[in-house]
Amino acid sequence: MKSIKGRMLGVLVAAFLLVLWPVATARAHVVEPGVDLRVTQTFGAREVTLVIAGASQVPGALRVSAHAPQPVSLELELRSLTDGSRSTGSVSAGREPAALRAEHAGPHELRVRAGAEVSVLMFRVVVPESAPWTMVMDGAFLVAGLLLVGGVLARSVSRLLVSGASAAAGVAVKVMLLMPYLSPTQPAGGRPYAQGRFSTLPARPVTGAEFTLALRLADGATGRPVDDLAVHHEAAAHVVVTSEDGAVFRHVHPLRTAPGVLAVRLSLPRPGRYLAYAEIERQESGGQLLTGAFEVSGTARPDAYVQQPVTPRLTPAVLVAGSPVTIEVGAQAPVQPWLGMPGHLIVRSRDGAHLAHAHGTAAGTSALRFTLTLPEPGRYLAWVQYAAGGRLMTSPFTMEVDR
Ligand SMILES: [Cu+2]
Repeated sequence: MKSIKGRMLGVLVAAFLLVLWPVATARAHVVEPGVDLRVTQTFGAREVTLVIAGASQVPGALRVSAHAPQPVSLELELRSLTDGSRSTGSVSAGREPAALRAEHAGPHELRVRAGAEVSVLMFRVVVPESAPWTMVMDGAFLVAGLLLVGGVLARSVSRLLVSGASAAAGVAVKVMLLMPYLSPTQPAGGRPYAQGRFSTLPARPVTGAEFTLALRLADGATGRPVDDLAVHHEAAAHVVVTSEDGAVFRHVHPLRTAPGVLAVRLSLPRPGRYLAYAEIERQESGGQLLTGAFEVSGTARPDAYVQQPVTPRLTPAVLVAGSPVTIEVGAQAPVQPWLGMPGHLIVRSRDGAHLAHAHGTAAGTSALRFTLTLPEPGRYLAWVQYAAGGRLMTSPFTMEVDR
């Protein structure tokens, strides 16, 4: 009797662990009904935000729409990493969404092609009704109920039935209690820092010619490619590139071109040394800033990237290192959300050692307010970015911290 009970429990525990296995290995972003996944990427010089809306059932439609200031059309290919089933479609910015078909819940990749550039987004399709642990819970309650009813009807409540019913009820209760912790999005304690290495292709870019800026990410503990970036502020990585003197500024969102590899096409107008910064966040971990530098050769050309200088109102007017300053900037038109926020402020120390990224609040309809603390005396280069009239505005200014 004891060994039957033991075996039964063993089978139940094994079934429980098997069902949990895919959850334990979840590593992608999540697409579920009511929670759209918004991912901004830079294709060439175009910022494109993809919105992936979850399916309410599988098989079912996964709707993908694109938003961009300029016209852009994208070829899409959705692939299930469970069984390789595919669905293709295309979408243009501002048009009706592409209806791709998800055959299963679980991990998927979405290949996005714009001209010659391809990015691969990884995510997990979650359909609440089919969550495996819900089925385990329901199934276990059902087994418990049947065994108890069967035992009562037979008027011979054998020890086997009782132990079977209690084991099944035990599984059901455990799953029920653990359910809040079984979500693939649930934090489970940080991951090692990623080591990042910036490189360019060609190795020495020339002014006015497109080149690729790549960032390779390696796990600080294992050295393996880091392929578990969380989308934060609507992008997997935010990359800021500035010329050493601060005259040239780019804020772009690289494409995931291979596991652990992010890449973006850039064209820079002036020769000299450039500083690159990437803000990333590994899933279930905090954010981190990676830095690098590269050289551009050639002769100076006009910059196609438009900046509108601005004079902010600073409070207090005289800045003190280590004390907060409030920066208010007038906008040229009513401010629209961009990357999930009304406005972004990027601040770099003159030597490039310090880079800060602050988020603003709207002060009325056409002003933005930021508060941040500058660490040391010296000159700081700053750029405010916001969307207005369907365009992205970039407004540079400088700040002096006297003491
Ligand atoms: Cu960004």
